[in-house]
Amino acid sequence: MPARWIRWLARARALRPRSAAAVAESLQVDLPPAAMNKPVLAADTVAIGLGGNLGDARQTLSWAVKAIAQLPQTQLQAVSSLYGSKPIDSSGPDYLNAVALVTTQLAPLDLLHALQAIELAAGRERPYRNAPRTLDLDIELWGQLQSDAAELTLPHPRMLERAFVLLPLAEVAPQCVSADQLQAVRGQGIELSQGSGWWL
Ligand code: A4P
Ligand code: MG
Repeated sequence: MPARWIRWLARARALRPRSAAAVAESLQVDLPPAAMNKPVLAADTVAIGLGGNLGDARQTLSWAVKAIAQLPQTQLQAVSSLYGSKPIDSSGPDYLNAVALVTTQLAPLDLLHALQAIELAAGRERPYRNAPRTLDLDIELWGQLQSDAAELTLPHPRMLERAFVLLPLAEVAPQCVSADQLQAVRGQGIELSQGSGWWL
């Protein structure tokens, strides 16, 4: 193999992202336990935020959970409690919010488009940004994926600002939400509306 190929291969290997554990092993250092057990979602696991404040929102969200559970190559893993929340950067009646955790073999844009079809079937209209809505389905987290694409930004760019995302997310994926993050959204008007099983 030509020397420049060998140099290129060595450089590519050095640049390859490695886990904290692999880096620690190669450097022969101990990492603090928190760095070794970085709180993450598995690569095929997706947290979906559900919200709505028009019509019978509880019934719509319950229908939406069942529709998500029936998506191809997708398995419903957990559903949080249902929360009532004051509109944030929005208007109209109080919202109902929840988070569902699924595993899926769908590609990210395929799941996004499937969720948008469910929103549409629930009568979602988009007269303007943050308008009151019958149903909003946002992808909050997808494993450890990060994306700056306008069509699908991951993690959801506003999730950390919102108690109506963080509280239900902490129920179904507690490793993804820190006490500091919960503390930062304390005081937003949110209350438990119904416990687990509300959607059945
Ligand atoms: N998009 C980009 N990234 C994502 C993602 N991770 N998940 C794109 C879903 N969609 C994503 O979304 C606008 C565009 O964002 C889409 O074309 C999609 O490709 P949209 O659902 O049409 O519009 P939206 O809902 O007005 O925007 P968005 O970004 O979902 O709004 P937010 O920031 O989520 O705010 N207050 C309470 N109490 N409860 C709520 O549920 N929701 C909002 C919506 C505001 N205030 C609220 C609540
Ligand atoms: Mg949305």
